[in-house]
Amino acid sequence: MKRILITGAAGQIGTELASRLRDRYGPGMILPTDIRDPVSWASLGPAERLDCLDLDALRTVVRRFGATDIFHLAAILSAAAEESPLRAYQINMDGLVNVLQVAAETGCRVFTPSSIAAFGPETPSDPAPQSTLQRPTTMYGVTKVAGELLCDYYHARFGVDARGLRFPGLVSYTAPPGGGTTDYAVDIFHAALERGRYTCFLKPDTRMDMMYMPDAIRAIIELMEAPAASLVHRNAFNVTAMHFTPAELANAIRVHMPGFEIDYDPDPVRQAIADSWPERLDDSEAREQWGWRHEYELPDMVADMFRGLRAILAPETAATAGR
Ligand code: AKB
Repeated sequence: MKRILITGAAGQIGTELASRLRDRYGPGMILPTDIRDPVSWASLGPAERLDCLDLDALRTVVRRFGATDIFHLAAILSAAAEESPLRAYQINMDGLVNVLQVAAETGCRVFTPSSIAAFGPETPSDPAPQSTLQRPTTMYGVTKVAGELLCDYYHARFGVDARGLRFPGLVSYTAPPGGGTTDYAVDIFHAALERGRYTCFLKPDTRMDMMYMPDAIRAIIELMEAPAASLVHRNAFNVTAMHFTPAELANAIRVHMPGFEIDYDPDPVRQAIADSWPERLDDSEAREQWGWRHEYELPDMVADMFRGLRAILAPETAATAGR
């Protein structure tokens, strides 16, 4: 029987993952945690405040809950990490090593996301192979490569079943992303519905790899349920769904909102980060080893984003902006 503790559960992935895991394994089997007080984010069931940099607190909560799995999502994303590199290093590295250490002591399995950011400008860009040169130029990328290696180390040295995916940018409407370079692909929908226009912080032809959140959540669950014997890599699988530019996303939005306008005011930091990443990941190993298949292409995602956001936003705002 699975009992899953989630760190960073108030974030963009955690919010939707906690809900899907509760449906799948039962509400009492999931313990979402976050450094933020649950009063501000947890409405669906029991949840706790937990700082995964506090090793003793993490150990105590994992043991008390009787966790079999830790899904470790707490991290600082790429753009925010460039604002505070030391803090990002501490949170991304110390948080992960604490989780792996507690997993080694308790026998828990671990899921932790890596990212397309684990690659750098010297990596083949279209597509980036599963196994290739990894020389990222961002602090976030440095922590993602080191995190992949830490997971391999804890598996080889202590037998921790640590699995992970290299996600591209994730698009969703339930909880906002925070501090990522790919966040424009979420912000643009909010701006479209609220103002009918958007100023993009990347150039119009910046092609980036992206995935819709329902595919990402399914990928996590399928990887964690895959038989270990079928996995050659186990950790840091490339996964992908679609790759588009801001200009192409704007055109897909105009199918639903013909009057939508976009202009561009590139932010040098985030543009440099985007330019350093591959345009597309080669996910053939994930497809072969555990049957990964994405479902959402750009038009499906755009339609579903508008449906979901319109249901959340005030109906009169959505109706006006949608004309
Ligand atoms: C970011 O933009 O930092 C993240 C990522 C690609 O890992 N969305």
